[in-house]
Amino acid sequence: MSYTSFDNIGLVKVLSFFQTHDSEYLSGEDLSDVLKISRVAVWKHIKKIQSLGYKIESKQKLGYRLINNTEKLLPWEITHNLKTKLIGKRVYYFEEIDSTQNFAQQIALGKKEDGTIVIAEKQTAGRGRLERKWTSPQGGIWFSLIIHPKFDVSTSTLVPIAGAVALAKSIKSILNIDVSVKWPNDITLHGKKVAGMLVDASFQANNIDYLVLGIGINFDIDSKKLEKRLSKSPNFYGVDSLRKKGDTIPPKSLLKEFLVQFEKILASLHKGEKSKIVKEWMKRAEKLGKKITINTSNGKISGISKGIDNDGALKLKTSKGIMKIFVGDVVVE
Ligand code: BT5
Repeated sequence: MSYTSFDNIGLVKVLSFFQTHDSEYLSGEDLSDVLKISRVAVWKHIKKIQSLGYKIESKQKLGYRLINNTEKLLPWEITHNLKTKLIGKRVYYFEEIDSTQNFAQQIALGKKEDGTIVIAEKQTAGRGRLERKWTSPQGGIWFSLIIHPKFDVSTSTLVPIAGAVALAKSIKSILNIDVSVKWPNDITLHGKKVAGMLVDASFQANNIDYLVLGIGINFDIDSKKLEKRLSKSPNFYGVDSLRKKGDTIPPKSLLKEFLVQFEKILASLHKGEKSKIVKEWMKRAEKLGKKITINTSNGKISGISKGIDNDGALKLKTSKGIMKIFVGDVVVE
């Protein structure tokens, strides 16, 4: 099943009524009168709402009452009170999809889709960088964000860097966790991967048609199980999950905060504030000043990590001087 932020009007009407009448009993008749929809329609919407993970209790003679909200990242849950101008204002949600990145790319050229996000509860063929796979079980936040930026192609390499900074800040403000960033596009916790990103782009000469930023966040997944499954996969260095047992912060809080933070940092990129963003990234960078080895298409290169330049390229101090690396992975040692 899939849902969007621009249809399901009847369902959202009934749901909002429940949400604004917190834990009050509402009869089917009252709902039908107030919302001007038939009682059958009210009943159908309530059944649907329950199937989406909301807990609605029904009591004879009293009616229905909402007891618990859902954890699903449903479009109307994301757009409700979202404090952005453009980013995340339009949402597509899939219970299951091959890859949100593929769907986002199919719709990216649509005029309305600047700032749109595509979310999935599960992906069956989630993509990593460089043809790798991204495992996406239930409990994660798997989404793609479409943007039509006005800056030129040379700035686009900083988009995943900006995304990582926005995500690290959001994790701190919502979950109070200090994560690190790892070149090129990862977010880590105690050296293990908690989120990864990739960008798909379409360019025309020096203009950007669209960028699709794909982000996978291990919000509440079984990290031990995933580690077992991925231990032989390329570029594996451990998996961690952000929300710990007993923590009740819903995933939508983190996603919404990210959308706000990303809109801010995108505005900063449009103003040309590259070094400000790079500085924010460096503050959280893993292995800065330490010896690392990078796997590149031309083989392995070792040196002291000097962070990144204003294009997002990794700077390595080697015996031959500072080398800049645009594409590669830090080798696990
Ligand atoms: C990435 O690739 O880290 C980019 C991940 C982007 C995923 C998002 S989810 C929404 C959107 N839709 C998509 O189809 N993709 C994007 P890379 O740096 O290449 O890392 C891939 C490697 O990370 C794999 O080879 C595994 O070793 C490891 N891995 C796979 N799934 C993982 C997970 N859930 N958590 C931690 N590590 C994982």
